[in-house]
Amino acid sequence: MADPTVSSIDGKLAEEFSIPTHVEEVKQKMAAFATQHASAGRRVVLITSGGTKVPLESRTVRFLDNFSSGRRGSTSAEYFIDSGYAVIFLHRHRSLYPYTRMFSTINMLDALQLKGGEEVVVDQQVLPDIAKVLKKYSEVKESGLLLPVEFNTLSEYLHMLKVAAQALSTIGSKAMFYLAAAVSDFYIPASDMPEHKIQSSDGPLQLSMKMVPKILSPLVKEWAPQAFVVSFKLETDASILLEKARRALDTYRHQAVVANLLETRQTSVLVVTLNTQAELLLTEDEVKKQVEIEEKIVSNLTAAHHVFITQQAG
Ligand code: PAZ
Repeated sequence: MADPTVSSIDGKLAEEFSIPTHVEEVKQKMAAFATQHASAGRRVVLITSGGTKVPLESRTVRFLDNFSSGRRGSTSAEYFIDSGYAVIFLHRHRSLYPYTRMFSTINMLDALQLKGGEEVVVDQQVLPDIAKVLKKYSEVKESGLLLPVEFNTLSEYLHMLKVAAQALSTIGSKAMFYLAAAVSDFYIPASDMPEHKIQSSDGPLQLSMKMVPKILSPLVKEWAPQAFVVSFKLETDASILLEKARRALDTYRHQAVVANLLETRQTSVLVVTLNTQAELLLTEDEVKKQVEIEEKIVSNLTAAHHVFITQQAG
């Protein structure tokens, strides 16, 4: 019998969040990608990355955004590829992207020089590592190990995640979900949204927003029940972080929560499972050497995924 919570979330998704026109096409692409790589003996990870946008008007001028640069997701994608995974990178349009992320703070025109009036060369002082990164990027492109998929709004994110889960369900426990995107908890249903730009001449703005359906529930219970699922928890108050991570595991019964605080997220995280908790930290020396915490997170989770697959098979 269908779980009533799951059916109600499915109903809400269909009624209150507009379905992107290309969602079926993307689903086919993701399913083909997953099958191809799983048949070649690879594990496949779906990474979500970046923040969702929640429109306040149908013809959107204003929206609420969730904080996330996409650094966690894009950096992790590189380490997953290095660990032999094929990666579906479901990311917010224009957030950080694997490999190019390393040059995100550079103005492209500052990195180029004109020689003889026509020829363009790269300034090695501005982009010292460009050859190394370009080589790696080209190899990954050639190998077909990275499938990028974009979202902008909360609606796009929710529908894309749903079809991704359905597409990856065919490869069972070989699939991992690494849900690092920062997703809004609140939204305005299409039926309650003003069509036109909200006018400041109408006075102070009062917003009433609904709770976003908890998509982790159908993902774990119905869409991809055999997959290894990792959610992320971001807090600003250290005293509630662990408890919130434990509560999420208790509610959704998935495999792990990566818990982090806004200020220290690049040097410290907690990986929490039903029976364990591991603190992953960068030492001062590692920070100096530009070690990235994502290397440790990915190493921890790929090992746990390996154990999970073995247990499911046994
Ligand atoms: O994208 P970023 O590197 O700037 O930040 C990563 C993060 C803090 C968004 C991520 O680690 C995370 O915790 N995501 C879940 C956020 C949430 O609780 O909604």
